[in-house]
Amino acid sequence: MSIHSPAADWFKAPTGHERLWIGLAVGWCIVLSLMMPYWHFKGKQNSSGETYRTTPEEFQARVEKFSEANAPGTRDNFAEGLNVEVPAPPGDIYLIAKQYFWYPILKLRAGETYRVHMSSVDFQHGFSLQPMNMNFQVIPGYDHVLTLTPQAPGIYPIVCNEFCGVGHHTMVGKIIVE
Ligand SMILES: [Cu+2]
Repeated sequence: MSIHSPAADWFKAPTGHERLWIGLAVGWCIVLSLMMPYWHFKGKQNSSGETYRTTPEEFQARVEKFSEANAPGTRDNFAEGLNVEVPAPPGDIYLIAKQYFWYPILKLRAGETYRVHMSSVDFQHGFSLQPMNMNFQVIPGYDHVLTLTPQAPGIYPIVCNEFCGVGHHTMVGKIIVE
């Protein structure tokens, strides 16, 4: 049995409080939509959008070279699933995501400027730096460069905020700033 069609004059224009609340909701949607382009130009935590094509093999090789240059004897750590603290000089540094860890534990110095190259060797992961809540996608095949200058010493946890498998909730890393 089919549903009956509504009566031809079913629509009643909202009035009174209903009209007011719909107006407020639509107005707020417009404000939030305008905030997106506004923060893109005025925000201080935006990605520069600098991205290059890479492959998981090539990126892993660069990470291993970086790890070995700054923490000798750790070339094979990533492949073996072992993490390590790597004191990184200012300039190009690397962070790689894999089910279910972030490698390496970067040790940075406050006030220096770094170009953090991020990529994944398996699936899409989400780089979320706490507590400032900066969020970026980490996608295999892309080298996403974040330029950052840490301001204050501390230990900053990285969590994966893109569901990537059964161990997703254990995928945490950290950046140490001295
Ligand atoms: Cu994840």
